[in-house]
Amino acid sequence: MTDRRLVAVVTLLAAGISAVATSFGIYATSERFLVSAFNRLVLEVLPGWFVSAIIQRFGDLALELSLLFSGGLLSVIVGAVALAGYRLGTRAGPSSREPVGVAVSAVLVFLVAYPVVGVARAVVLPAIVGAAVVAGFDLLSASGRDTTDVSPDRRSVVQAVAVVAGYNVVAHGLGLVRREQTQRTERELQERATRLEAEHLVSEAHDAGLDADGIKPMISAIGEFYQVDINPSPPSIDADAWTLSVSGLVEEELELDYDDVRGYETVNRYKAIRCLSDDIDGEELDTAVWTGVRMTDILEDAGIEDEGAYAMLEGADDYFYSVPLADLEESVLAFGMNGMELPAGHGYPVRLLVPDRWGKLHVKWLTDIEIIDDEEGGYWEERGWHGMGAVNAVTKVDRINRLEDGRIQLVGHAYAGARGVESVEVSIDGGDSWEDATMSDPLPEPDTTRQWLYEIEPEDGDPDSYDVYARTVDGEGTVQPEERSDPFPDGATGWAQRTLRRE
Ligand SMILES: Nc1nc2c(c(=O)[nH]1)N[C@H]1C(S)=C(S)[C@@H](COP(=O)(O)O)O[C@H]1N2
Ligand SMILES: [Mo]
Repeated sequence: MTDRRLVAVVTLLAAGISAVATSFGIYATSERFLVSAFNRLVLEVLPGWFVSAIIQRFGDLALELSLLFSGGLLSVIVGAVALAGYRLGTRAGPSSREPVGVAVSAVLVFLVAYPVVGVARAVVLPAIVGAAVVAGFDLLSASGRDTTDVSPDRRSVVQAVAVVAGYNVVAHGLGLVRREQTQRTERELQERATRLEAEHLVSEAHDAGLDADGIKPMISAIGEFYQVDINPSPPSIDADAWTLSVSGLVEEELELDYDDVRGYETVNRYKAIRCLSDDIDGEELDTAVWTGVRMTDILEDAGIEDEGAYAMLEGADDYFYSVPLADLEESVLAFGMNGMELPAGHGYPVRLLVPDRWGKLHVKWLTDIEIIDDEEGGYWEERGWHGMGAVNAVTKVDRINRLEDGRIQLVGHAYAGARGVESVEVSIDGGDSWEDATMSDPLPEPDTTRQWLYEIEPEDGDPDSYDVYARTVDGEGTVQPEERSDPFPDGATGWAQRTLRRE
């Protein structure tokens, strides 16, 4: 290759790479970065089978490889266009031809790059830089040409290459900083939006509630939400040091830190939790708005080999439960509660939520998920408790209000797991006849409590006291069973019952 040809190739590459680097410096890896846009075109043009073969062969690396390939190809194209444009321009005018060359070069590069990105602003500077680099090399070579008359001055070319390389390093650095910044602000904005949505859901739930003295609120405030722990105080966990491991029968073991977990797409969910030891008139049932990520997103990344397997879930306090994977399909790993960071007592940094199941499966301070091929029980199973299936329906009486006009008002709340509460029926004659209570509006998610209110208007012929029962009808039309049983070992059953004096 003659020196002139070599200089032409160097010029072309320097111009193309500098133009692309300029684009990276301004737009980092956003859609307006020339290579991102060009890469999309390349992927469209390539046959589908080829693209999937590459992805299968190289996995996550495939995207980077294709960006590298597209970046290289684009640099050559842009460089060639810039050089051709410059030569075309300098050939045209008789005097001071360089400015014309730069102009024609920049315009040509613009015309080629514009359709790729579709945003004029995104190609102006890269086009100018590309043209300027060509002109710079030409001027240097020309100064050399004057003295030797044939070949360009090598030293000048080497100096120019050094300058261009320096420029590229700076542009690249800017792009990296830019990318870091946009990723951070995007994430912050997203987290703020999620928090606002959670707060909004809390207030919407309160709006759906009934207005009556002593009724349990639709959403329990954090200090009011019941708490059941095997230890007197929660483990204190530093989220920065915490990790969640996914191991066992998976294609790829995962070790996620707090940031990784929060990096998955977030969801807000209304959900009640009820402890298996909650008695009919107990207070271990509360609803909150939870913020977290879908368990399935994480399990998908690990790659489950056997859908019929179980997950062994362990907390930092050595509490554990094994559950069928099917139970985790709608499960959420929560790190937020009622729009706030998950409190220590409720599982900070991350706790599990399992739809339709007793509270004991909602492992707090979760640290390990191991996929195993058989059931291995859990903490309370080892202590004689059962109840791995759906929660029992329950109706609770929160308060009896004696109104000034003589009416007796009963208020309460009811829960029936994922089946949802259809209605609460009340009898004031010992179960002979039943009437529907007034209900709070249902929340958009069924696995939540619903408030109810019923008023007795005493009449002259009434007995001295009312034998009151209240029971839940779930979303499938099933009436809560009458038979009373203690919480141990399968969870309490039976209707709520009160005897009220007429006064
Ligand atoms: N790690 C761990 N998770 C746990 C427990 C526990 O003691 N340790 N208690 C379980 C029980 S029995 C219940 S009812 C729920 C209670 O959740 P809460 O305290 O947030 O209401 O958490 C469950 N998850
Ligand atoms: Mo529990």
